[in-house]
Amino acid sequence: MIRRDFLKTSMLAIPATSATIPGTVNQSFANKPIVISTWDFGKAANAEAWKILARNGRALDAVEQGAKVPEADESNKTVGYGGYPDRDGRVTLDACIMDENGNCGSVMALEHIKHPISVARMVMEKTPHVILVGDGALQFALQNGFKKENLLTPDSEKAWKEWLKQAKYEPVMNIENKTYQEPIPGAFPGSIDNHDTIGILALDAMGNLSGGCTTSGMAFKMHGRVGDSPVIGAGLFVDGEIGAATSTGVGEEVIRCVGSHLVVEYMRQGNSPREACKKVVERIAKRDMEKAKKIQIGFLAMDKHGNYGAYALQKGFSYAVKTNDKEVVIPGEYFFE
Ligand code: SD4
Repeated sequence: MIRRDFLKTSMLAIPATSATIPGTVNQSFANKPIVISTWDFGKAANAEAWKILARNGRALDAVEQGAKVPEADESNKTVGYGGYPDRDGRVTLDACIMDENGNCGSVMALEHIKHPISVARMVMEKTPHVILVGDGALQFALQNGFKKENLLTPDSEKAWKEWLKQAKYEPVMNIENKTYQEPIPGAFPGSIDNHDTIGILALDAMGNLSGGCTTSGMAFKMHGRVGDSPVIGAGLFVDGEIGAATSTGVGEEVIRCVGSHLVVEYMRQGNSPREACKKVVERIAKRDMEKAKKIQIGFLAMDKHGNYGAYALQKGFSYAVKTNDKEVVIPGEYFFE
């Protein structure tokens, strides 16, 4: 069954210190500054970003600092340090960053560096290029003072070895009220929810927008596989005149429609952030309904005024919002019942 304009009533499990909004905020005007991030764990990223936004700092700095929180969090198996490796046991990271003027930087399949978002920013600011990949990205990072580290934690190595017993690549869908640390019933051994990228969008006190996106990609992917997250226009897009969008979920399907760029273009046509996200999700579903039923994809968007919204294929997507007067995690609306 297809849900349209579904208003969700259940609450997400979040710490008692935060307020939770029952239902979904479709269109809300927020005073600047504001920062929003994908998933429940976006809350911690927002808190870090807020330290910069609250003192009238730049959105660009805010998204970088915010994204570094899950990157450094060993318990997060889908971003940065502690992220699940590829099928060869190598942790390869993807990240990108973009500001309101179209400046952007990206790293793909970067190994051994804990903070790919910061390398992406350096690509943007210190090179004539937009993207560096693999060994070249690593070389650039090391030349610029980043430390070479082992990112494969014992936990993730154990999960990978467990996965090797069946070695079946199978993206697992998010399930409602599950955190990224909980196992999914019925999933292959060693698997947990394996697609929880962080996308973070901020509007600063000066009215400037920026976004960042960082991930370890799909767990146990082929070596060299790159998803949507570091692809400008797919996993992230920012246009200071209009707004910004980011995505999470099975990257291949987001790349096929250049999803985040498409969300921003729908906003340009006058759609709200929520409507724009919904239109892209519907396009993905329409292209291949059977495939879409089996995967998760979520979009999160904010316009240049600080209105925000989100939409996903499936139940289970959430996003975190921080403004001057609120800090909430909001369940995303979704397409499939
Ligand atoms: C990817 N989109 O590599 C990323 C994975 C992810 O939430 O989002 N997940 O395809």
